[in-house]
Amino acid sequence: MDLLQELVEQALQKVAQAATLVELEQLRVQYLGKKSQFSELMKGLGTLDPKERPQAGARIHAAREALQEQLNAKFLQVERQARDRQLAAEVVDVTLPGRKEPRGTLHPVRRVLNRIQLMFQQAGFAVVDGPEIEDDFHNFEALNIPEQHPARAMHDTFYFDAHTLLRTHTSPVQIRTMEQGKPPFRIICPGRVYRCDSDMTHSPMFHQVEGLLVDEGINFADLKGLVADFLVRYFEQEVAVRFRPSYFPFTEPSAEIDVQCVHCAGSGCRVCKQTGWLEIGGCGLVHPSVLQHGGVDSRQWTGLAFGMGVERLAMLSYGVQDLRLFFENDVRFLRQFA
Ligand code: 2U9
Repeated sequence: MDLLQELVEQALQKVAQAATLVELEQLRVQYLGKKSQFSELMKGLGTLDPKERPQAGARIHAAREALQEQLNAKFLQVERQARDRQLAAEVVDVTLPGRKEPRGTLHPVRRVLNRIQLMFQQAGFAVVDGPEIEDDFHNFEALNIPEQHPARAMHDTFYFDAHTLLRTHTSPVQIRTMEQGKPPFRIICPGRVYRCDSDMTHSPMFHQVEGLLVDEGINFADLKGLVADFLVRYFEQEVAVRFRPSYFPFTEPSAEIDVQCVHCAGSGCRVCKQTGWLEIGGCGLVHPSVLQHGGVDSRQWTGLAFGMGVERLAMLSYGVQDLRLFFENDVRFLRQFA
């Protein structure tokens, strides 16, 4: 029992001095483990007088319990101290500014497209799209451009085979819309088109917005009003608009649309090549045979149509002089439209 007393005092002192979890674990193994002196003492009980055994056993047990309790308490204390030290070392200054997430911007062509779409939607037009891979009928035949028509050569078409091609304009979407529905129609068709052509002002892929309005009694005055109103709103200026007689196979009569140069207000500059006017697109009254190809009775219905190049409008809006910049995806260029 003297040995027990000594053992407990020694153990408690070492526990009190221990400063780390590792040391505490070593002490637990040393004093309370299977091969510890406590275990030896327990084994020694068998050699005692049976009368003394219960009391001795109880004392050893109580001593073990006391030591275990001290170890647990010290274990919690050391653990808490370690956590407090860690928290003190890891202070986070919540007032520091956060890291900024880099933010993308809309491509200038997309910005112009969105704006045009919104303007026409406000005027009651639906936005319709269709396939970029087209067939000969919807891209040419239905638009009054038969096999040997010279307009085919003008379109610089990319062909997959004799009947399948990349659409050269968005007009096939209007044909498909007429085929599938019933007049009246009031739609715009924005989208990518493809022509085998590339220089300062031409890209093999570019964007068009075409519009189609089919109703009873639609005439050229409706067309002029619609197009001129759109351009004044688009350029946010009271620009003059000019309709020059022209020819397209799918419209009759046809006209090219010019606006007074938004750069020099018509006095002549490099943007308008000293003419005072900018070419914006084309338009006309839908040719009766085009309506018929779309399944629309041209004796009852008449239509107006127009087409504009989106990159051309974007170049004028943002003062971009080379169309190819829109397709190079140089972030130094694109960032300017943030
Ligand atoms: C249908 C009937 C008629 C769409 C039209 C133009 C005139 C035109 C050009 C503008 C600049 C193409 O991108 S551009 O090079 N477009 O001049 N487009 S009339 O006429 C249609 C379309 C569909 C069923």
